[in-house]
Parts: sequence; C-alpha cells; structure tokens
Amino acid sequence: MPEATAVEELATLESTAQAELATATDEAALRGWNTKYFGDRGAVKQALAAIGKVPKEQRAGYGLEANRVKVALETTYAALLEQAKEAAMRKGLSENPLDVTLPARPLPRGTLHPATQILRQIYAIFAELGFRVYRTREVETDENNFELLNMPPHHPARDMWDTFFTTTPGQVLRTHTSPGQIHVMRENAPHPVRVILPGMCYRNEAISTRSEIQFLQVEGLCIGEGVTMCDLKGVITAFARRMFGPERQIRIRSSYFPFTEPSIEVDIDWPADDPNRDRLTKGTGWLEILGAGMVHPTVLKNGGYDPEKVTGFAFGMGPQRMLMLQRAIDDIRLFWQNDQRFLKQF
Ligand code: FA5
Repeated sequence: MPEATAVEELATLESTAQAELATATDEAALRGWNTKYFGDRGAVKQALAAIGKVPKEQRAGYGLEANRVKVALETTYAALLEQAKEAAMRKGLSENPLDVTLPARPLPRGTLHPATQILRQIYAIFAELGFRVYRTREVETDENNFELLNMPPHHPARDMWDTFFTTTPGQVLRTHTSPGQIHVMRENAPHPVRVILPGMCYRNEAISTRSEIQFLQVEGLCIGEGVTMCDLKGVITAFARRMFGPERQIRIRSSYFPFTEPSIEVDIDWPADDPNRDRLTKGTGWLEILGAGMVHPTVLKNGGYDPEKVTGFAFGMGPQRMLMLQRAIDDIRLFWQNDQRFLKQF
C-alpha cells in the first residue's frame, strides 16, 4: 500500500477529531478534546507546524487544507461548547428552581431634600394662581438690595437686615429676595407681571432654632392696572388654605416695610387641639407666615413703571419656617446639617 500523502493524513485527522467531538457530551469532555487537538502539543497544532516538512510541490495545497480543517474543527467545537453550557444551565435551573416570589432586595433610594419638597409645593400652588418662577442673583448690589427698594444709605430700616458685605465695594449677599423685584420690573416694564422669586438669602444673624444665617425665601410680585389690596388678600388666602388646610383662619396685621405701602404681615391660626400649638405660636395661637404689601410708588418708578398707571402687590415668605410648622420641625438648623436621620424622614 502506498504511503499516505500529507493531505490524506489531514483528512484522517479531521474525521477522527470530528468523531471524538461528537461523543463529547459535556463541557469538561469538550475542553479535554480541545486540549488534545488545539493544546500546545495538540494534533492540529502539530499538523499546522508540519508544513515545513511537506514536500515542496504539495506545500501550498497542504497549507490551505490544514487551515480549512483547523477552522472547521474550531467552529464545531465553539458551537458544541455553547450548547453544553446552555444545557448545563437549564439542568441547574430545573434542579434548583428560582423562587421568583421572593421579594427583591430593596435599593437604597434618595429623596428630594425637604427644602426642595416645600419649594415645589409652593411653586405648584402659585402656578395654579398664574405665577411663573423667576430666578435672580444671590450676590447683589447694595443699590438693588436697599436703595432701589426705598432704603437710602443710613436709612434706619437697614437695621432690620444685618448684612454680609463682600470684599468688592457695593456688593452684598442679598438679605432678602426683594431685590429680585427690581430685576423683574426692569425686564418687563411697562407690561404686567405675576411672578414668584425663590432663592437663598443671607443675614448676619445670631443662629437659633428659628433663624439661620443662610435661609430660603420666596418673593411674590404682581403688577398691573387696577391691582389692589383685595387681590393680595385673595392670593394670600388661597395660598394659605392650600398650604395649611381649608379650616385655617387667616389674620392680617398692619406692619412696616420701606418698599411697600401699606404693609402687612399675615398670620394663620394653629389648631387648638394640636399639642405643639403653644410652642409653635409662642402661646398666641397665631403664626406669622409672611410679610407683604402694595408696592411703594418709588419702587415702581425705580423698576420703570408709572405709578399713576399701574399698581402692584409683593410678598416675601420663609418656606423653611412653613415646613417647620407643617411638620413640627423644632430646629431650623437641621435643614443644612446633612444628617441622614433628619433627611430620611421626608
Ligand atoms: C423680608 O425679608 C421682606 N423682604 C418681605 C417682604 C417682601 C415684605 C415683599 C413686603 C413685600 P422678613 O425679614 O420678615 O421680610 O423675612 C420674611 C420671611 O423670611 C420671614 O417671615 C421668615 O419666614 C423668613 N426669614 C427671615 N429671616 C430668617 C432667618 N434668619 N432664618 C430663616 N428664615 C428667615
């Protein structure tokens, strides 16, 4: 019998390898087969390395065939390995079925900061009343924070707001959101406006359970022809009812702000049966929620409006104090301390 040619040997190698592969039924057997044929000293590796020993005239044909055999075996192996893995997984699942009724492990979820929550509540109520949100700067000019709001230098009313000054002359951290009124007016005059201006304010105050040096305010401003104190009363009443419940009484007291005339402060009554009532209302039964008034003609003029033609009302409230009342929070300092035990309650 004549000696088998190198190419014939390749054919034998292929059929033997394929036959063995067909009997490998699990992953371990398949991997054993792979080592035998494709390991460092594996038969296919050796057949490929043997190309140099093949007679010259057969070499090209041998090389092509050797590569074809290699690819064919690799392809079959990969497909069978995939099948074996899949079968093992199915077997595992049927032997140890998953209990899909087990509750999932809870994911720790963050919540909105309570200050953000109360602000959003306020935005929603005023949105229904037709007010849009307008944002203004926290570092203000002394002119906007005081002068244009009818408080010239040395005006005694400035004592109501102990201020942080920056190193830039004439620039202060705003003590209230009221300077935002000037920005809104100058951008919109002579057209009517109805906006709320939320944001951070800063005062050089003695920190206590009710007062922080950094706190939120929400300013409101409505300007147009024929706007009256009745409109202010209506808006404030509607707001307080939505915020604190329909049963609440609202009390309006006269007050003083240099930028409104007349000026008022607004209280709401606290339910007589609430055990926190005395503590929260300092024994009076009434709680102040905001300052407000009809925009002073000088301020209207400073904003670019003609006080002969239009009138307006403005108010300024403290959302953190409102949330304190709503949820019986007894210390305003909790807001910015980032204590999870406090924040997780909201
Ligand atoms: C003002 O700041 C006026 N600009 C309000 C205003 C606007 C009146 C428009 C008229 C027209 P007042 O200083 O009272 O007013 O502050 C308003 C609210 O801000 C207070 O009722 C309180 O809820 C809140 N607030 C004031 N100071 C602090 C503080 N240190 N910490 C936390 N909240 C404060």
